[in-house]
Amino acid sequence: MTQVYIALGANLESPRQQLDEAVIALSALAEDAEVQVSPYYRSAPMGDVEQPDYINAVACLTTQLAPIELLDALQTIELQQGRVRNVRWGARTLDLDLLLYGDEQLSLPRLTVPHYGMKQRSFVLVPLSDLAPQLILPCGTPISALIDDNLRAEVQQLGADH
Ligand code: PH2
Ligand code: MG
Ligand code: MG
Repeated sequence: MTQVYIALGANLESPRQQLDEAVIALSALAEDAEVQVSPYYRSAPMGDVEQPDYINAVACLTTQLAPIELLDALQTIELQQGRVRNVRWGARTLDLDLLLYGDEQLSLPRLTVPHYGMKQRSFVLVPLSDLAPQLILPCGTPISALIDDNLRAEVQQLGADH
């Protein structure tokens, strides 16, 4: 059984609701049907594509799925929630990125773990550290060393009433 962290992102068609639905779908992949979810954050779109702000969060669960089985399951959930793959880094109803699979470092044709961009992205690091402030990444870097006030200021935590 492996503890995994998954980044959630959405910026089309009621993004908050997309994340709520994704969390329910993720619980079906969890050994004990339990998923821990960070607060939701609003963030400006990273990249050159003009598109709406994102809602981002991170989820943690324990699973018996192998890495590629988990990737397949995540892509199935994306498709079930209306994801259409067109523009790279373009707007999407739901993006589920596998950030961490236990302590493993994997470089497979379809999957790189840890996620290649996670150490640079405020909308991943801030919610990840909410869930796991003591986390040490497989490279040996503590998450706390990657977070500062400037990074935190890039994302806006949503209250329950937003
Ligand atoms: N995902 C992207 C591209 N840009 N920007 C934000 N703020 N949040 C995302 O999740 C995001 C993005 C491609 O996966
Ligand atoms: Mg992504
Ligand atoms: Mg993705």
